[in-house]
Amino acid sequence: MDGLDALKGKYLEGISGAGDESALEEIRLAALGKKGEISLKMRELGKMDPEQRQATGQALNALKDEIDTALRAKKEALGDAALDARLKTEWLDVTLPGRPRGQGTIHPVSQVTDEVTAIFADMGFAVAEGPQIESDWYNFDALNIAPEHPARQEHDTFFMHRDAGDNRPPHVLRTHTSPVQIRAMQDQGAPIRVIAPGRVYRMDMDQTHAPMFHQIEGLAIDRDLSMANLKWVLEEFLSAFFETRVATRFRASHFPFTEPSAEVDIQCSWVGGQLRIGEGDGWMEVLGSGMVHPHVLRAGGIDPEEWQGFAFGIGIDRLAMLKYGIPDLRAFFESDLRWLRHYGFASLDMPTVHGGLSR
Ligand code: 2U9
Repeated sequence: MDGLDALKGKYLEGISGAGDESALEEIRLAALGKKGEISLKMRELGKMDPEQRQATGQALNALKDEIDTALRAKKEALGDAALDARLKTEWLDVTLPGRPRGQGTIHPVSQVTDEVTAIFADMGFAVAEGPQIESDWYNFDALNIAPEHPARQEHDTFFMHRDAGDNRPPHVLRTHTSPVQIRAMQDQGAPIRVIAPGRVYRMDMDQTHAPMFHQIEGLAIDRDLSMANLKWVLEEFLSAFFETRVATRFRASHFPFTEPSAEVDIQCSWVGGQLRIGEGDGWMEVLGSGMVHPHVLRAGGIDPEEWQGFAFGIGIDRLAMLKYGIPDLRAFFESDLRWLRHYGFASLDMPTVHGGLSR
């Protein structure tokens, strides 16, 4: 029995001093494993007389339970300490602000296209689209542009050259979005109200011209439309777009696809080198317009004896420069990130006539 007290002292001391779980396991094996010290003592019970066996057996079982309990308690304490140590190093400040994520902006051309589209949609105009590579017929003939017209010349138009020996007229990069409206007339007939926004191409390059730029053209055809309707629509549009009442001046002009034709100026002033739209006694040209030429109506499959209408064309890039004070057209297409961040618009601010066009 004295031997058991010594064993007990040895193992309980070992358990309390164990530094980790593997040290504990070693102690468990040494005491309670198959060949452990206490297990061996259990085996010796068989050789004892009954009285001694009972007393020693009880003492051994009590010792075994005591060591087992101490092992479990120490194992739990070691686990708690390990968790505490982990919690001290692995922590997370959930109150930190999120990391900023790079966000794109809406290009001024897209912004202005959306603004103009919203205004005309409000007046009942649908958006029409068409190909950027057009046949000679859709880009020129259908628009009453004669074969000898200067716009057709090599130096204004990008031609898609054909194979040697193919003598059909070459396709062109559309020089205006007007072919879209010819197609819309052919597809939908009259009455019709559409706008055609999109890219157009002309061989031109300086501070106010790029070889690719953007237009919005509009077309309205009905039985009794006149220049009066055209003037109202354009003044409503310009006032909504510039977010102030804008007076217009119509100057007689000439386009092959409209008769009569007018260039449209808006009222403006220059104060201290700054342009102010809708005030003062100056005028600035912003768009072209007129009543659709009978030849053009016929090309679209519409009878000019029964129907008439007006059309207009506006440069989107120019509108963006005027409204948002952007000085150089060439920067529009250079994809300079600093320029895009400076002049770009927030992607979730969709322009609407009732909710506001721009912020
Ligand atoms: C059809 C019939 C007529 C569209 C028109 C203009 C006048 C015009 C310029 C404005 C600035 C082009 O971007 S710009 O350089 N446009 O002056 N455009 S009338 O007339 C049409 C269009 C389609 C079927």
